[in-house]
Amino acid sequence: MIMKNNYFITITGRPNSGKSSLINYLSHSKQSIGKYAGTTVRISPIPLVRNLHLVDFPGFGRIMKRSKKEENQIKDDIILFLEKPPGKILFPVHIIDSSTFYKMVESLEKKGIIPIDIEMITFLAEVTRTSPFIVFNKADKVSEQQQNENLIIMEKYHLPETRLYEISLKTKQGCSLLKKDIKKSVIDILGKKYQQWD
Ligand SMILES: Nc1nc2c(ncn2[C@@H]2O[C@H](COP(=O)(O)OP(=O)(O)OP(=O)(O)O)[C@@H](O)[C@H]2O)c(=O)[nH]1
Ligand SMILES: [Mg+2]
Repeated sequence: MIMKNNYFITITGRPNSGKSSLINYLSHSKQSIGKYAGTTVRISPIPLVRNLHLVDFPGFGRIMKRSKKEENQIKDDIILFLEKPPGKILFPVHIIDSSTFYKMVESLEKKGIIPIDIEMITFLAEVTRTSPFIVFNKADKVSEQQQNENLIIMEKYHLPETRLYEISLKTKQGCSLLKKDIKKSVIDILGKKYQQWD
């Protein structure tokens, strides 16, 4: 499935955060998008330009209709994919649902657990040795105050260097800036030959 000379931009995030929607926006492909968590079940590379692919991941974390065994398999597959030799993954894009982030963090912190998104971002930066793009999606569903609170949470955890964006894939606010910056990073790393996508 995955050839040697390929490069990847990985798209990770919790179930239902908008990974497939972002991929469709960036690549004009038609990944299925679901109302319910667990729509994407396989790691699927989607061609973007030349030998560069976006990689759609299943959401990690608990999903009602999935067995523990399937969940662990998905987790292992994700980790295995991310542990490619340095350089293969240009940079990761991690997407967060702005409208549920705060609640999720609050309930985990009460139990003394580090939120899964925070853990994942740290892991992504370490394993790819790059500065991940962090995308707060569904801006249309939250107030500005809520967005600010989300950012305060992020600061609290002293994450490695990241690039933060606030977007809505529904209204498309913030999307063109994100796309422009992703494209710029691709060209910085792989050269001008990679500029022919829109
Ligand atoms: N209001 C709103 N809904 C959104 C936005 N982005 C995505 N959605 C909706 O959120 C749901 C999940 O979107 P997907 O793109 O399938 O999410 P996913 O992360 O790929 O989900 P899984 O594959 O299940 O892990 C769909 O109903 C989308 O229409 C947004 O910016 N605003
Ligand atoms: Mg999906």
